[in-house]
Amino acid sequence: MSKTIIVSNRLPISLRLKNGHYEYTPSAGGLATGLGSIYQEGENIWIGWPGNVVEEAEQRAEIILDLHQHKMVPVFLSQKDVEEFYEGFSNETLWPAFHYFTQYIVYNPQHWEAYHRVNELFCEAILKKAEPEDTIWVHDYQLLLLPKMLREALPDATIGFFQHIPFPSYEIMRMIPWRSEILEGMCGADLVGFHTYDDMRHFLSAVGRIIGLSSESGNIQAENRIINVDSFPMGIDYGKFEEQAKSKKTQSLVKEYRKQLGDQKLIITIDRLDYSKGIPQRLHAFQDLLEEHPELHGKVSMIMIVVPSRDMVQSYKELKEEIDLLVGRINSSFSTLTWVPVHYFYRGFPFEELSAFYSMSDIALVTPLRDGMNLVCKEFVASKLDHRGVLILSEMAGASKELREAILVNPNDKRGVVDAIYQALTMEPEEQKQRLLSMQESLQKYDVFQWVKVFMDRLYHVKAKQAEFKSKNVDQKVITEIQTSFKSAQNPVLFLDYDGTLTGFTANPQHAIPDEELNGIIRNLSKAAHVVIISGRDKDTLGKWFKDFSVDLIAEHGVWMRKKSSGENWELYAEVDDHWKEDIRNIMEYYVLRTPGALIEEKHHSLVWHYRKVESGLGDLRMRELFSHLKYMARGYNLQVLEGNMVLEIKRPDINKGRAALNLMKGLKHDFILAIGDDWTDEDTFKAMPKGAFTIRVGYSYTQATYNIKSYKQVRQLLAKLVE
Ligand code: GDG
Repeated sequence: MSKTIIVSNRLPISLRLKNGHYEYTPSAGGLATGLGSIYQEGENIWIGWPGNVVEEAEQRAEIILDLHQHKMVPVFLSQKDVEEFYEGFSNETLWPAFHYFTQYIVYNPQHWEAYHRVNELFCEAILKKAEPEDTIWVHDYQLLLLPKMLREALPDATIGFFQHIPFPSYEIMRMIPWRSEILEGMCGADLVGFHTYDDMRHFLSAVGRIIGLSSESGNIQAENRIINVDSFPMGIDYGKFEEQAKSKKTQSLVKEYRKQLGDQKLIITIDRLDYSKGIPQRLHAFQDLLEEHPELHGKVSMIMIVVPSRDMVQSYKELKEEIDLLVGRINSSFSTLTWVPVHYFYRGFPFEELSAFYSMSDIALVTPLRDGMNLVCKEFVASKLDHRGVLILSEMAGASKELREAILVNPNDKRGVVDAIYQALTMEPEEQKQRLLSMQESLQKYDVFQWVKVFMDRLYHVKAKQAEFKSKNVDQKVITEIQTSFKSAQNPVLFLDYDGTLTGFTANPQHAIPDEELNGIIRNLSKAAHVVIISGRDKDTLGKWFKDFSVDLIAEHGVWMRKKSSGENWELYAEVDDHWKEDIRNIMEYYVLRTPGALIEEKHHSLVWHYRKVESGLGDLRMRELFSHLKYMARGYNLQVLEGNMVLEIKRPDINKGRAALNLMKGLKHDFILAIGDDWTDEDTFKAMPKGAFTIRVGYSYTQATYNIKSYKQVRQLLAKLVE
């Protein structure tokens, strides 16, 4: 039976050295609880770093044994690994880049090497435990190279990857010198998940533009499989926060704190010390509020919890000093003997106290400058049992995509944040209740357990889809079957598309001239079979390229046909009525003028707008615009607009490759048919083929064809084998 392995940089525990032995406490974090539903089952395990540098072999052995009982496997890191891989590349390169703090990015090749080395260390640890068919779920930005390393060692494993922090726009991604390796690393997974749609579209764009893998509807077309990319907004353990808020312990803490603080309004803010959290900006806004509204003095105060983190790093040290200074300035300016505006804590609190803070606060001010999701805002909402309280939430947090009933603010807009706090302080109880109820309903439904379930279901779904493609792949068995059938046939017929099928694509379509290898294959094939080149290309180009070959040619999707027996004479399918061309050409020209790199190709029966050379992204955008424009025009002229491989073509609907192929076959004896093509225009050919024909689509797209094949290179190999 296959098992599931969870992998993250940190194991869900903390280790403490006591009297020469390590003691550990399990983490109570939401992720640990959510994933607990997986790794605590059956043979499943969690692999990760225990969080301490342990050099002694004896101590390591003790930890391994201890953790084994709790279904965890440690990966030990040296002090150097921690400095260069964790503090270095993860936290000084990836973290600032992915949170849009480009000024803090450190470009250090030694850190990069360490990152690579530690990802390999993780890979080795996993390979010691994993079976070929296991499911492996890798978490977060410290392990971006791991999915590819695992894929190479375990090609059939089911690999999921989830990134907890934002994925930045292509503009940021391309700044990182090691961007290609990073993206390729992530593409080793079968499913790549992010919190939000924006993260996933940034990732897809970077993958397309940096490593050249195209995608459609969130599916990346990799060399030999489809990778699914999707958004999975992470939830919290809702029940736990609700229960804790109800508990006697929390209720009594609330009573006690309230007695000390009186009935003033409380604003809670909780963050790890980090520049992405916007803590100084928040303090500035609070200061402005107090300056503008003296009537609030003594009536409102802020409870600011900052959890210590990375404070040995210079930028964090400076941030800490800035916060200390600001809090000092506000308190020294406004405090009275009975009122302190900011209650500032630079430390963490036990869970029941945290719950009390959430429960008793009137407002949660969650204003990160950038945050993957942010769970604090969700925990605040879940703790509001009396439905009194207002959430002010930054638009830059992933959670803002879900919690639309919060007061949403731009954290850089100080005026907006001041107004939002004032709005929250004066909000009617009924409105508070309506907003909270609606958010609670969705948080309760999409909790962390649901998140885990949805991710895993999706992962297995992707795997099943891949298996479908795999079963259609032209493997050795299929090749032998085609070969045998071909050899025993008296009248074999081959329908071969040209671009993308017999040759690769070039920036300029006229440069895709058949090379020596292809010429040799076609020449040999045409001695043993009836070969038909069936293409959308114009007849002059095809006629020129295959002038001396004994093959039939179908050009422009079937407008023209040239039988090998008829020398250089082309037959026309139907009179071409091209009175529509001028109007359509004018429209296309307008889009050429606006789109550097685009060009128009004119064929007898159609006009084609090419955008292969256009800047990626812009080409798609213009194509879609032109598509809807042309679709509207097409109705009036009874034409059909079709999207191809980096082209948009407008033509008569009754002309297609399928009809042309059928027409040609009428007078032809055949006891073996092989049809190969790479795009939607070839689907008409596949559909028209009689039962028993072998039909193959190049690339792993959904198709009417019986089989898929990787690329034109494999097509050439297959064809060469037929006449070996
Ligand atoms: C990453 C992403 C994404 C905080 N102070 C105390 C305390 N906490 C707990 C909170 C909350 C957690 O820490 C912080 O969660 P965040 O979501 O804000 O941030 P990270 O976990 O650092 O970060 C983030 C997340 O992954 C999940 O995908 O949301 O965007 O950066 O659960 O309750 N807990 C206790 N005492 C404290 O003083 N007990």
